[in-house]
Order: sequence, then C-alpha cells, then structure tokens
Amino acid sequence: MDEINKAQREIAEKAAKKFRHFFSEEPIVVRSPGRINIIGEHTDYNEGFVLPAAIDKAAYLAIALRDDDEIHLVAADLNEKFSISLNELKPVSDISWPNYILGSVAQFIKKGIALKGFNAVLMSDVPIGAGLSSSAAVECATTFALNELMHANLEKLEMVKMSQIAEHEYAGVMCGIMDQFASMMGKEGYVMKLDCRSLQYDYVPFKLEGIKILLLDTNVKHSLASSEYNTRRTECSQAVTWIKEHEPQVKSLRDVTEEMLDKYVLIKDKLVDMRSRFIVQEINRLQRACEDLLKGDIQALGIKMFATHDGLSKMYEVSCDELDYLVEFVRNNDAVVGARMMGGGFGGCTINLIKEEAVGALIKDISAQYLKHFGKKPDAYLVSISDGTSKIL
Ligand code: GAF
Repeated sequence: MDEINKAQREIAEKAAKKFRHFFSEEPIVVRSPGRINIIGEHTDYNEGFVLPAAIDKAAYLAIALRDDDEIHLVAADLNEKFSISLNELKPVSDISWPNYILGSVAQFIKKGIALKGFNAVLMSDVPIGAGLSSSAAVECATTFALNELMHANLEKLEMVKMSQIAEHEYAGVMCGIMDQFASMMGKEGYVMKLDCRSLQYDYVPFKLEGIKILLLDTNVKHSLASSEYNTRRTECSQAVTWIKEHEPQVKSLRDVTEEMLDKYVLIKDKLVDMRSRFIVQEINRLQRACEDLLKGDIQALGIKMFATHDGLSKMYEVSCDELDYLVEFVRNNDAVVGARMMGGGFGGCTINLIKEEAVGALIKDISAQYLKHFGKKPDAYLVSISDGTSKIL
C-alpha cells in the first residue's frame, strides 16, 4: 500500500472507530476530497471551462443503514449531533453541516429512489470556509455512500449533479458544477479540463518538475460569499438577456465576445459590463492556459494566474484586502510562478505555484508580515492532487 492510501486508510479507520463507539455496528467509510482550481474562476455557471483537481484533504463519512426512517448524524470534529426523520426532511437553520448531508438525501427522494434511515459519523480535514469546497466534499461523500448502500447504480456524473442541487436547495448557494465535479471525479496527478456546458472533460497531467502547490489561507471566512455569489450570477444573466435581444443564438456568456459587450451591455450598465467582461476574458484565458500547460510553459501559465487574480479583484470584485495582500506579496518573487485567489472569494485561500526549495522561507516570511498587517496568521497547506470520491472501507 502506498503512503497516500495508507494515510487515507488511517483516517477512515478512525471514522469507523468513532462510528462503532456511537452506534455499536460496522459502517462503510466513503472518502470525498476538497478541490483546488488552477484557473477558470466563476466560469462554471456561465457554461465556460474550469481546470480543477481533487486534493489530499477530504471528508470521510462512516455510515450504515437503519431499519427505520431515522437519520442520526455525528460531526466528530465539531462534537455535534443531529437527528431527523426521513419524513420530516428539510433544511436546518441553526447549524450548517447537517444540510450538506440532508440535501443529498433529498435528491434520492426526489428521484423516487427508496431510502432507509441511517447513522453516520462525519470527519473532515478540509478546512471549513477556506474556499476548498468542504461542503461539496460532504455532499459527494453522502451521495456516493447512499448510492452504494441502496444499490442505486447511479453513474458518477449523475451523483455530481445531485450533489450540486443539494448545495442549491439545502445551503442556498446557487453554485456551478465545478466543486462537486472535482470532488467526485478527481484523479491523482491530473487536473480536469471540464466544459461546463457539455460536461465533457479531459484529464490533463499536472506534474510540474520542482513546483509545489501551496495554498495560503487568509483565515477570513467567506461569509459574504453566498449572497454576493448569487448576485454575480444575476449580473451575468442580465448581460445575457440584453445581448440575446440582438443575438438570439447566445445562450450564456460562453457565447459572448467583448464586441457584443461593447455594443449591447456597456451602454446599458457599466457594472454588469465589467462583471461579464471578466467572465468572457477568463473563459478565453483558460483556453490559452491549457495550451501553456500542455506545452509545459509554466511561466506563461503563471502570468495568466496573476491576470485572473487582477480580474477577480478589480472587475468581478470578489477578492478582499487579505487575498490581495497575499498575492501582491508574491507577485515579484521569482520562486513563485503564479498566484491568485481561488474559489468563490471574499476570503479563503490563494493558490501559489512555487519552486519547491523556496516553500519554507516564503511561508515564514509571509506569515510574519501578514501577522503584522492583519493581526492574525495565515495558514499554509502544501497540497497534492488526489483521487476523487471512493469507498475506502
Ligand atoms: C464556488 C462555487 F461553488 C463553484 O461552483 C464556482 O463557481 C466557484 O465558487 C468560483 O469559480 O466554489
């Protein structure tokens, strides 16, 4: 067994042990990872492309069916419990974590797949609120586990879609498909180029000699994220509505050019123009970044990551002072090939592609300066690209 599998198995064993402690029976354990995204931010719900990968931080769900219709949940890391009956299933308002599980359960019921009650213990080392899709990891783990236990024979892509709708309906975030896709479909050593319109995807090798993926966590929880996220979606669809009046073939910003924005959007609303212009540029930037990656031109890819950050910060306005600070800090550092804020925004992590030998010094330096500036430390995670959702035990 290699080191990675060994580490995963150890956490899964811990989750199983907790489960036996609470429920005195043997569970299965499903692992579903968090994700990074190299480039292509906020493009998924505009039917563009994204370039995510699953990481070696994951949610583990130990779970077994019951003979009645009750659901008993334990969040082991938070020391919290929650129970509900299948017949009374609805989103909970005072705590958030059960919603990711219950939202996934609801999708089985909507599909008419017979469900039983179950007991489950959740453990996760995906930092919460860090923009690494800790919620998608739980949704995918739940959907995968219930599919397994109920022998529902669902395809992975179907489970991705169900997990995305769970987030819409039970967490109230109208997310695109990237996070759930990355968590479920990830493959060790590969990023995925996903066409969010057709859902066709390619695995692209991401082995960059001497380069590490370093995430720097602002430790600002993205609390504004859900309301502002939904506002950005509305702004994008407003632009599409205006363009469609003249260009009926346009279905989403994927079909839009900057010339169309000049003609039909800029004259109506500068803010909507700026938002949608970022998306049009980002969809194009990702295509070019993929060519860089295939050619092994990591410098060119890095420059595009900085450009993405600038667009997210100044045009899409989903960054914050702390994220901007972390990116500016590394911008002229020769050891950092590329860096940008990652995910929905308003907090969470920056992703940095950095030369291996420079990692230690940068973490030390940036932590001290960030502490001086913001009165708190950033967290640093060196991540590697891992497999997607699977049954470990
Ligand atoms: C969040 C969403 F969940 C994703 O669907 C995606 O839109 C991302 O923000 C921004 O790229 O993680």
